[in-house]
Amino acid sequence: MLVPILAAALATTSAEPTASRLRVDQIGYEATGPKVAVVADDRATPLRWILLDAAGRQVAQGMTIPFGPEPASGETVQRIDFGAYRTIGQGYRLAVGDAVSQPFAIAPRPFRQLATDALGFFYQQRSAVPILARHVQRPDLARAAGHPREMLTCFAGTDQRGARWPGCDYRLNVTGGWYDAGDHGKYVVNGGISAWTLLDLHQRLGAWGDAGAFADGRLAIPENANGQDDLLDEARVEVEFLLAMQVPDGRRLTVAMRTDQGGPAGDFRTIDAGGLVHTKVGDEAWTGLPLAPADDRMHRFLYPPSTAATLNMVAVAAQAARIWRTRDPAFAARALAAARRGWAAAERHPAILASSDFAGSGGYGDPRIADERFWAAAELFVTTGDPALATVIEGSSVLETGGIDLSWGDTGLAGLMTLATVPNRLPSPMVAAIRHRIETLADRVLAERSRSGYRLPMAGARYGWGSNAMMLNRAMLLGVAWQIGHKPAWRDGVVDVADYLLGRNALDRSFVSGFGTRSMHAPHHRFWAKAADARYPEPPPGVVSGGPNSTAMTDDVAAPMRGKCVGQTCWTDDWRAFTMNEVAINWNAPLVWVAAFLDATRNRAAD
Ligand code: 9MR
Repeated sequence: MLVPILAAALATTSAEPTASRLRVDQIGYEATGPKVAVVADDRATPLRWILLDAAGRQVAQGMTIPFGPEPASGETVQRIDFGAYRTIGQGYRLAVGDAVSQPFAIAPRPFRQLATDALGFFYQQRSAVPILARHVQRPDLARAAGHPREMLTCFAGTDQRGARWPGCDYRLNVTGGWYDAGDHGKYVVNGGISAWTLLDLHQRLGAWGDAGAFADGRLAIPENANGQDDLLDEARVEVEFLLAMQVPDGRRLTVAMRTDQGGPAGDFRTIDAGGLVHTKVGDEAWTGLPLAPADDRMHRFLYPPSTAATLNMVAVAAQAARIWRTRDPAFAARALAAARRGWAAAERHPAILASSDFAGSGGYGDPRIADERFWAAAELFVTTGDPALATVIEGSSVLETGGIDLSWGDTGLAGLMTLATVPNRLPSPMVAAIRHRIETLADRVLAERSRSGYRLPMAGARYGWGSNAMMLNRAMLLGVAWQIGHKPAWRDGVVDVADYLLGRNALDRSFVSGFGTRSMHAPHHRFWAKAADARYPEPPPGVVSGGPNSTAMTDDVAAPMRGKCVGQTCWTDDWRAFTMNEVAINWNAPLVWVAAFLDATRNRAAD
C-alpha cells in the first residue's frame, strides 16, 4: 500500500517539485558510504523517520538526532542517519511526519557521471575552437569558435582611476585556453589554480587506485583518440594558454607599482619584463548577456604582468613539466624552461601587483604573494630538486601560518599538498612534518563540521563569493588528508560536501545543473543564457553555481535580498545574479576533483 504522504508527493507533476523541509543528496548515496539527511523542524525532541522505496513501501525507520539552531541557515535542524541501509535502488524518499524528501538513489557509484560531466564543462568553456555537437550532451550546446585568433597587444589608454597606460610594442599569440566563467575573460591567476587542480587530480588518481579514470576515450573531447589521458588533454589546453602569456625575453615594459595597495595612480616604472606573465586577456568593456563567444566584437587586450600571475604560471608549468616528462618530452622541456624563466623574473620583480582598475574584466587582484611564491617554489622543487628552492620552501611563512582554504588568491595549501604526497627531495622529517600539517588542518575542518547542522566544512554564517567552491576546496584538503592517513571521518567529510551541493541544504536545491530534481538552471553565463533569451541553451549538466553569497550582494538580484536571507539562503537561481549564480573554471575544477575522488575511493568508505 502506498503511504498517503508519498502519494501526495508523487501527485505533483510540475517540472520542478516544491522545496521540502527534509533535505537529501538528490542524486544519491553510496551503498557502502555514510547516508545523512537533514530536516528543518522547530522541535527539540527526536522524531520518527521512515525510508520509503520507489513503490512507497517502508523499508527502514529510526529516530532523528536533534542538532538545534543552525546559524548558517536560520533554521533549527535535526539529522537522519540511515547509513546502515545499503540496498541499491532508485526513487527512495525519506519522510518525517508530513515532510517528504526529493527522491534519491542508493547506488554503487553515485558520483561517477558527475565527475565526467563536471569535466565536460571545460571543453565547453574552450576558446578558439568550435564546440561540436558530437562532444556535448545536447545539440543546442554546440557553438561556433569564439576568438579564434588572438594576436593581442597591451592595453593602452586611461584606466578607471585615471592612470594612463602606455601599452607595449609587441603582440602575443594568446589564442585558446578556457573562458573564465560567465564572461569571456581569460585570466592567468584563475586559470593557473584551475589547471593545477585538474593536474593534481591526475597525479592522485593512481594513489587512489583509479589511474585510468580518464584514460583516452573516456571523455567526449576532440582529443579522445590520441593515445593520451583525456584529463591531461583537457588540462593542457589551459597550460598552453598560460605559457603563451609570458613576456618574451628582452622586452621592456612600463608597469604600475603597488596598484592593489592603493598606491598613487600612475606611479609607473619601466622595467625589463622578460619572463613575467601578463595577468589576463579581457574585453575593454563588459559585454552584455546573452552573447555567444563568436559574437563578441569588443576590443581585447593583454593586461599588465604581475608577480602573482607569473608565479601561477611557474607553479603549473613546473607541475606540467614532470607530468609530461615521458609522455611528451618536448612539451615538458618547453614548460620547464618557461617555469624557470618565470621564477627568475618573479625573483627580480617580487612585488608587482595586479591592477583591478580596468573596465571589462575581473580584477583577481592579490596583495599577498608569499603563498604564490611558496607554491611555485614547491612545484618547481618537486620537478627539479634544485636545492636553492628547498631553502625558499624551508624559509616560507606558509609552513606555519597557512590555513585551511585554497583559492585563486590563497595558494599555499596547493604547495603543501604537493610536497606532502608527490615524491621529492626534501629531508624526510620535513616531508613528515608537512604531512602532519595536512592532517592537522583537515582536523580543523572536521571541527568546523561538527559545529555545523548541515555537517559542512564551514560552520559560520558568512558565505562569500563562490562559497560552493570554498566548500569543495576544503573537501580537497580532507581528501588529501585521507590519502595520507586514511581516517574514515576525512572521507565522510568529503561526502558531506557533495551531499550539500546536491541538495542537502537549506534551499533543498542542487547547485549543480542537471543533477537532482531541483537543480540550478539559470546561471550567469553569456552563452548558457536560455533564461535571458530563449534562443540560447540552458547549461549542460555538471556545472556548479558559485553558491550562496551573503557578503558581496552587489548585483540587482542580490541587493534587495540584503537583510532578508541568512548565509546559506542568500542564493537564487537567476541569470542576473552574478554574485551568487555565476559559474567558473576554479569552481568546477574542485567539483571534478571531489567527484572523481569519491568515485575512485568508492569502496573505501570504511577504511
Ligand atoms: O571568484 C572571484 C571572487 O573571489 C571575487 O570576490 C569576485 C569579485 O572580484 O570575482 C570573482 O571572479 C570573477 C572574475 O573576476 C571575473 N570572471 C567571473 C569570476 C566569477 O564571478
